[in-house]
Amino acid sequence: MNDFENIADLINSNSNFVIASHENPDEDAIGSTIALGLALEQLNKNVYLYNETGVPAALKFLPKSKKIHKNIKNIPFEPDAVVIADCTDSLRVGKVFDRYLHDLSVIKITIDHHFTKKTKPQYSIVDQQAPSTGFLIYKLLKKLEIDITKDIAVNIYATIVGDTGSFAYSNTTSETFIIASELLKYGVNPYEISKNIYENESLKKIKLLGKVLNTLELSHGGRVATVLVSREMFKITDTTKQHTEGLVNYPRSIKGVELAVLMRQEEDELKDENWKISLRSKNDINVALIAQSFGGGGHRSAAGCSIKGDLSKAREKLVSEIEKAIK
Ligand SMILES: [Mn+2]
Repeated sequence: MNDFENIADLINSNSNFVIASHENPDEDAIGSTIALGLALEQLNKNVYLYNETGVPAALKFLPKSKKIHKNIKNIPFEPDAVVIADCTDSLRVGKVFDRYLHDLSVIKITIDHHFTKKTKPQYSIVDQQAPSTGFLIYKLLKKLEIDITKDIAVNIYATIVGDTGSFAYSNTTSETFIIASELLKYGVNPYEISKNIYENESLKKIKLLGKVLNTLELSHGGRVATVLVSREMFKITDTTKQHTEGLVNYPRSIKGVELAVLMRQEEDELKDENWKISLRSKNDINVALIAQSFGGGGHRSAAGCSIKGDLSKAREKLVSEIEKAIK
């Protein structure tokens, strides 16, 4: 039995499901959660969709996004199984969820496409080559013979657009286009979705972008580009960490840059100094390995982690790992 058949069997033979994805969610996290949730409802399952951050304002256009709860208490049933989508580690879902899962004896299903050195969980569909987790979920829904409604199709399509940078990144394959084309037949309007994802920025995010670009520094002979986001910038522009989504792509877009870094100062002033690091690469640099050396993770060309310490210490630690990676 392959992984898809195995997970389809588990779904068919159980009734009550919690579906969750990582905190600070992107299109793939939210779209995957909703698409799988709608499919399981079609099979008359009880589902509870969860995201610890909730649905960011920019993703509220996704059909049925209101079905996602931010609260893990008061689930109206005892779950038989928990599905974690677009990450493998329950701690990536969030601290509250991790604690919740700790005391629970349920089947744990993982559907993911991130790079990991850990062994594959027992009940899982994990494919690093997949363009998005939603793409894997679409194949699972086909196996389950789900009627692909327009709402399901839009959510799946958004996962692919988001994670392939509009069919541009190296994870875009011939099968990506085949499935995208199928999704269009179920009623997806590509421009509607692109408009919602790419042409719907708030003015304050663009003002934040201006401040962030002012911090741009090139190093390592122009191969590494770094930008900073400080708490002060959030204050001045009335923005939050959600508004930093995608900003790291600007330094990556510079000619000759192979590794782009965004360092974000944690918002909470009571905490010790802590930097959230986003890494993006071109060519063959595996940034997931850099992130993993600080306890983070991600994909070969897009990853993230946290580093404690003041800016100069955090930078020093990061640069030493970057130097190993870009050799
Ligand atoms: Mn993803």
